[in-house]
Amino acid sequence: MFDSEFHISPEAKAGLISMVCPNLAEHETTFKTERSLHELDELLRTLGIERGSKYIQNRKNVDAGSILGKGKLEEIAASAKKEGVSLLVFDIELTASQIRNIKKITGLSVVDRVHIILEIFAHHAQTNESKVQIEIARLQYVLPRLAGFWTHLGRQRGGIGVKGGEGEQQIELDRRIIRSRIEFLRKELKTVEKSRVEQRKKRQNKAVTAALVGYTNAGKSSLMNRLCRVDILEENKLFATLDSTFRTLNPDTHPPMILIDTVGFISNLPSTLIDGFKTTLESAMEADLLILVCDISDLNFENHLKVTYDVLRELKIEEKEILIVFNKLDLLDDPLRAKIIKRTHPNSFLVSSFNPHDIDFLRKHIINYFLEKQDIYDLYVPYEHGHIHSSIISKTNVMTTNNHEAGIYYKIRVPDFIFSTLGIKEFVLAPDDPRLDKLK
Ligand SMILES: Nc1nc2c(ncn2[C@@H]2O[C@H](COP(=O)(O)OP(=O)(O)OP(=O)(O)O)[C@@H](O)[C@H]2O)c(=O)[nH]1
Ligand SMILES: [Mg+2]
Repeated sequence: MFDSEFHISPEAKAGLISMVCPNLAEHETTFKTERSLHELDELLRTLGIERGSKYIQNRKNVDAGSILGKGKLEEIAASAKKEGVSLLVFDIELTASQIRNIKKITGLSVVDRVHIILEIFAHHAQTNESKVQIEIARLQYVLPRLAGFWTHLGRQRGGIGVKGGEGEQQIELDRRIIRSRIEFLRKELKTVEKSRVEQRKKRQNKAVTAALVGYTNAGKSSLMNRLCRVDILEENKLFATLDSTFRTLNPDTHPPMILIDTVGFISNLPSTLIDGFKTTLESAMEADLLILVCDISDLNFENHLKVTYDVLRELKIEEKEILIVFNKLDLLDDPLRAKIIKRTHPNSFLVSSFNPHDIDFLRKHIINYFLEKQDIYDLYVPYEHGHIHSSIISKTNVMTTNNHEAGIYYKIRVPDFIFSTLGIKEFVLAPDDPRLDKLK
């Protein structure tokens, strides 16, 4: 119903609007405002939308009715129209009445940052699940803003003659339709979730997992591709990945080690989207290790780190073990910065996804991280127990073997949950067993 209203025409040329205002945390300084506006520009680039000028106003307070004052908006509209701008994109979340007022003052289409992010998500969704999640998020976004969208509808349909009461009725009707659509979609999502839970159960106790998390465009998919030697979409676009992808890091270890690629984060990620993507991020919530990827070449990398930690906190997973990987080292032209980062984050890795040595080193580190968590056992298994030998070889990580007259000595690594299923307890050598010499 709202598709034609909500979707932004790719032919639109956008003017970007923001403000510096001490009352808005994200816009309290020129630096913060410009940083965020630059990101909005990147979001629009991802959507393939042509950008016109950027307008920033310094204000002590936000105008409750129209964010910026009427005069300033008229001035912006006049200059925007001159350069062929048809869409004003605000880097500040707008309410229904603000959208309506600004549209009225400027005579241009008006959207905000959240709307743009939702639009990108809608474009990039591939699986049924993410499509449903995004539709829910979009409807939740639209619901309180119907009045803002409605003026647009009204105008398009020659709405100058539409009476106020008629408009209210239309909005109420739309509201009801949207609410029941959300309810329907939520039910649909539950069915998909069920199969996801079943899949997760199947994986449980059969694999160990590490999830790649971090700001959008940090290089998570690029790292995943190279660490697992596979091919996942990596693009210089924000939110290229929306669905979690699972890949085996190393098929030769037991249990298999799996990497999970996840949706990227961004400053001011709309809460409807965090909610919507909780199921997608659940795989990260249950991972044994988080690999936090951060683009070191981005001047705002510290803010990206902060946003990532904020989202992890929101997901209640900030307590998990975290390995920080600073990526895109090849783009860092200041070696001093690398040194400083290494000092401030001593246990982190500085890598370039494009450098095979870095990838090899990181891959070994992750594999060792998991192996070192496993318990070590020394065993002696007589030859007649053929199936035990094959279990040991196929389900544990054999570190040393020593063939003897009547059997084999093994030093193995295996996690608890697998050890208990193998029936090999009786073959474990006690710590004071003199035969341990055979494994030295
Ligand atoms: N120069 C350089 N570019 C990199 C490196 N790693 C990734 N990139 C590029 O950065 C862009 C984003 O990479 P992705 O792997 O798609 O990033 P992502 O973190 O998965 O992004 P989302 O899926 O949007 O969250 C792509 O154009 C990559 O080619 C690197 O180490 N060096
Ligand atoms: Mg990705």
